[in-house]
Amino acid sequence: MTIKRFKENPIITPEDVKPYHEGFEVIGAFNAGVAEYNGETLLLMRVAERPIVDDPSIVKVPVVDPETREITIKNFSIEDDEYNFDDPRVVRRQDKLEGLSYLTSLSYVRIARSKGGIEFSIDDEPFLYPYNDYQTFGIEDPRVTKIDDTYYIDFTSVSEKGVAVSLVTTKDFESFTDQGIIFAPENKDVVLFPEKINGLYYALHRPVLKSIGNYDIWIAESPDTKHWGNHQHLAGVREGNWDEERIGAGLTPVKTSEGWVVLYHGASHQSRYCMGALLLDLEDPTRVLARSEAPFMEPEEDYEKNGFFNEVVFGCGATQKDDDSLTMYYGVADTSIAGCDISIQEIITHLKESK
Ligand code: MAN
Repeated sequence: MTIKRFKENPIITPEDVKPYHEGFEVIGAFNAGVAEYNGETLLLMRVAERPIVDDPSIVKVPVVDPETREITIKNFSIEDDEYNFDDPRVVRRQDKLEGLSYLTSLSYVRIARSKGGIEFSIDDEPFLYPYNDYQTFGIEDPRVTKIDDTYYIDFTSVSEKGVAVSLVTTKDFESFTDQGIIFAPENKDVVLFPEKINGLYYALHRPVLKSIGNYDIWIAESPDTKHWGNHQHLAGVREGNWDEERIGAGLTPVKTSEGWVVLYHGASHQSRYCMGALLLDLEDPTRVLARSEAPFMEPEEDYEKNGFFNEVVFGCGATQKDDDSLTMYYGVADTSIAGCDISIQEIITHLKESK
């Protein structure tokens, strides 16, 4: 299958984004939800900022007060045995049963806008900035689904209470209405289907299991997008395969005559993130008709292989020109945003060959 990566890639890098916080640096502009609005492509970027540090033996952790937007910085020494610093994204308690883990950066959502879909101008102000106590460690990985004339934006809200999934709605990308938490901790990678199916809304979600089970994709239904039930297991990780460690839905499902095409990310035990596809029944999306055997996209380019967290392609959204052409915007190496053109027909062929 041919993935036509933009020759301009990466199209947005941390250097393009002015820090919102004084004394901070932008270390990532990535994992963007995508919307088409008023003739423009909007990227709802996850922007990650961290306090500038000169001393490499110190890790600074930012925690925000959602009311005042004041940030408290906790300092950790990498010599401290109580904590583990192996994953650059988190400071983890060695004994997870006691005390807290933290994030090394604070993420929020900022909008980049473009007429042509390649050159973007970036808003100075955040669109979604932590606004309640479930978001004191940040807001991450938004996905946008347009249903009728409303845009539904879900994202992970991270705090000491856990990683939950929140929903807001907007019609103008200036203001939004908070719809609260739709999936309790720990959950991630929620995408809403773009229309009701047999009178109900559907969403894919990814519970993060701690005692028994794996990081698999589930499906749920709702009468109103706020209350979700009738949860069913949809697709699991596959030991020994590229998606053996964790999987999560990426883009809003694309309706085709063959079924719903869901592009998802999968990671190996080494945390190498690739993209694969699922084909779900049009009338009953709890039925999986086909699934990628091999990924249709892997980290290949330098900007996909090297960055803050290496070897990651992570799609959260796309624009669709016609029945066949999808322009996917995807996070690369937890650092920047890249774009590529994909043929939906080729994805379907790839899925059929996987059966
Ligand atoms: C993982 C990664 C991070 C993210 C945290 C919290 O460690 O996805 O990027 O900040 O989870 O969601």
